[in-house]
Amino acid sequence: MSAPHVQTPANGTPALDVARLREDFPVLHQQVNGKPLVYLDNAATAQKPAAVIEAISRYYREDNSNVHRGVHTLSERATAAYEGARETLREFLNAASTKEIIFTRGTTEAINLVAQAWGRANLGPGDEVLITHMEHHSNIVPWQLVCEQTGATLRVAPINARGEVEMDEFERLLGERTKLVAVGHVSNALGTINPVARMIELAHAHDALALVDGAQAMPHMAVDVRALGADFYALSGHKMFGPTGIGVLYGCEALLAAMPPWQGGGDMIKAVSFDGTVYSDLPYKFEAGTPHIAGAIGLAAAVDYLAGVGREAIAAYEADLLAYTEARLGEIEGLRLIGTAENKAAVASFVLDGVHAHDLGTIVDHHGVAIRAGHHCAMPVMEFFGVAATARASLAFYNTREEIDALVAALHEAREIFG
Ligand code: C6P
Repeated sequence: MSAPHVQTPANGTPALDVARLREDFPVLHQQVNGKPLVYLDNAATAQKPAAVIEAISRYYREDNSNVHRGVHTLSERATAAYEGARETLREFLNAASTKEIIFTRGTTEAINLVAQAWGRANLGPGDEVLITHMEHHSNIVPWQLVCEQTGATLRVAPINARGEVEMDEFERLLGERTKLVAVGHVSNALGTINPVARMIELAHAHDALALVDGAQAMPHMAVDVRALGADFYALSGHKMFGPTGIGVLYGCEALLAAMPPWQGGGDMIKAVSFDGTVYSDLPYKFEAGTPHIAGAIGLAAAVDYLAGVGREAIAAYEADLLAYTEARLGEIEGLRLIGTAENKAAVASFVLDGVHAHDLGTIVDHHGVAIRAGHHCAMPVMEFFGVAATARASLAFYNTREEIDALVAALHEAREIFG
């Protein structure tokens, strides 16, 4: 049986019923500056379907309570929903056990957890952590911090003019000193899809661990952490149509079990005395304090929603929409795409001769079009391409060709104003 939003035409390729899908997203149906909202800032945060909003609202209206603590009915219901969400995430990522699913505030916290809990215990002078030149600051700064703290060295694999990792150089930088490779699955500033399976394989061939920053991959593609062979995989709920303030660190059970806790507090202990503390088992050892219960429930609702839409159908639709977007942007004189990798997700970053990216953002907003302008928390990428900032249209499956046409019309106006 096909999912309700997917139409399967005679040629067998599933196509999305986008008009119907858009009905699931209340926020999309409004005017901004007198024009229909065109939301093209999905890489910053994606919009939420009613199913997610309702799951959160239902939890607060009917079940709100703390988890793992009370013996009363509401607490049992909240605990069941929270742990049910963990199982939903386990299945979604194809992790082996719910012990491997740690709820965090998002990708940033997940990476910091690994840098501090694993890094402080396992890195020392002479050891190396390898990242790439296209990483988000969240996958740079935590490693800089732990390298400062432990005396380890941070190495950076270069990228080429299309915004792809130079794989020969990546391989050359791997050696016996490399203890961990940390790479983005999809670049938020360029859209590049990195060959993470190959990178993980190379890391393992050198006895290094591999962490993947999956923040920008999750909304666009299916991810199977076991097929990838990732030791750690980090994601943010809000970029995959779930709530803000919730994310996941997937970690291989044996590694997590051997790591010391990161934060101390309630729920991460079995027994505390002034002589010493016995920590909880996984995954609770890494979840100190009251968690974002409603967030986890909302994220599970987002996962169910995505599964219902169909990951394959989303990928096919977005590939077509990205091709259309890049072709239409290519018609604009003086526009340069930043990030032209062969393998790209639905992100179009660009600069326009004579118009600052921030001015572009403001002008298109007058037309109801939301894009992001800036360095996208990837300043080394901007430096590499010799620009201070880019304008970025980042797409989701609910975007349409008509919306891209609205963006292009607004950009033409920007050219006229500044040209
Ligand atoms: N990128 C963007 O507009 P958090 O903030 O923890 O949910 O995600 C951080 C993060 C980590 N890695 C990548 C590749 C990301 O794109 C982001 C967030 C947003 O591109 C905000 S800067």
